Amino acid sequence: MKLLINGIWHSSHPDSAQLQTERNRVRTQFFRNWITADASSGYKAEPDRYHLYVSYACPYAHRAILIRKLKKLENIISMSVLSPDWGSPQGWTFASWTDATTDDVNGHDYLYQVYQQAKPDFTGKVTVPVLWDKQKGTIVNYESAEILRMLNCEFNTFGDATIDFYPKDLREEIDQLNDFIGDRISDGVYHAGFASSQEAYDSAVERLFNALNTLEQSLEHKPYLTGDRLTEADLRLFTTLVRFDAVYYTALHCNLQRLADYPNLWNYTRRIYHLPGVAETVKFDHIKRHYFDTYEGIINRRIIPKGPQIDFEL
Ligand SMILES: N[C@@H](CCC(=O)N[C@@H](CS)C(=O)NCC(=O)O)C(=O)O
Repeated sequence: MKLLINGIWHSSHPDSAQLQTERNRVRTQFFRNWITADASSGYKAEPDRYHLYVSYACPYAHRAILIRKLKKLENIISMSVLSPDWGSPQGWTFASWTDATTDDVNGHDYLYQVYQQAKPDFTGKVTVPVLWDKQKGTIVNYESAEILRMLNCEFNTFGDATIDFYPKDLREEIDQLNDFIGDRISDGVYHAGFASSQEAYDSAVERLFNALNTLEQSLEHKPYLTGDRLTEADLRLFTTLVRFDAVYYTALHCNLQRLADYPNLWNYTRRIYHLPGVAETVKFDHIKRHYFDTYEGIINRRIIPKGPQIDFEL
């Protein structure tokens, strides 16, 4: 496992129950701040103050890229893009690649150095996305769900206030959908792909495709998950579905069916893809490079995939 332990970078460290407990403790205690429009949190929503570190490969970082685009915050919140190669000993790296950038804010070569700068004794994985505060010189937050919510709700003075992806009357439904999508689908593809035993893989795949079947049915008579309006839940689902056939079906062995075999989910994903601005946030060269090239040793190649379902008798 690649991670920082007490601020020291490790390129290959075994996991342990103790380390996991410590990572979970840190995860709830640090870098979970909120930017607010009224400055009550100490992090005021304002232009030119915040910066995103992202990868076009990652579905979680994609949530941040997408909301920045759809809320028209590109001139308000700056962004650095890491190379899709995560396989080097240093993990996420700033390196030459189409549409990747350097770290113009802090001048680092690796993302772990951004974490070290924010908290010199940090323990945990070094993940994207990261929301950085240029004024305080620290990480505000590194949970994509919270970044998505903040950028939707707190920057209306500067971005497009006419669209709201978390409207009051739909919040309960959106929260329920987010829980379902996060656990069963967004994380579900990784549970299948990174399973260390055949049994774990088999049950993860079954759970994932059961969830996809549920959503396929629910989209039978409506364009978006809650009805006519595009919400946060759709954005979260989209960033996983758009990667499905390109990498999850193949590289992560989620191959019972392609997304293209689900009429409703396929149309739904294409519908969102063709909304203004969305296609520009999807970079298949980054996505493929990341999933096929960098998970050596993490994906168990001895696991036998469930699919594809082919019937030669037909
Ligand atoms: N909970 C985080 C998860 C982000 C995450 O897992 N990002 C992956 C890329 S898809 C990552 O950076 N992984 C690095 C690692 O596991 O060391 C979020 O939703 O923001």
